[in-house]
Amino acid sequence: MKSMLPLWCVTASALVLGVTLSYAGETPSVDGTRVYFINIKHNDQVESPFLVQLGLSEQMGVAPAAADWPDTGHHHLVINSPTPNPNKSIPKDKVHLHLNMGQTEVTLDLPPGQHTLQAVFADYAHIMHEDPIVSDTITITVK
Ligand SMILES: [Cu+2]
Repeated sequence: MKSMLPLWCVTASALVLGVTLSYAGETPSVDGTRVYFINIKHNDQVESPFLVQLGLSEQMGVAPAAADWPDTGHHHLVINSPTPNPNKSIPKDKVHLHLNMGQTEVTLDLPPGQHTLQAVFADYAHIMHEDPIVSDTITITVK
């Protein structure tokens, strides 16, 4: 899954973000690792606010965001958005939540209607591992 970015693109990103250059594939995942929703599933109906619990299979561990420890990472929740670019740091905004302290659950307060959720596990630099560890995208309805 390695891909080449044009140099101007990488340079521009580094300037904008002020981060150390880093590529997807720099941090390996452990074969077979899965991230998943524990307490919520596709087509569920919920009332806001609601708790979302994230699971990680036992091959890897959850760590605080800044910790560059082997076979670890931290959870992200992507709301109503496509799967982030695996070659870049996951954006930090209202629809890309970073569980930076190593949390495994987060409370969401979303307006009534349909919403999509995806769990994404990523490394200390907020970049997906190689191979990426992402859940299926599920659709839920807030009553
Ligand atoms: Cu992150």
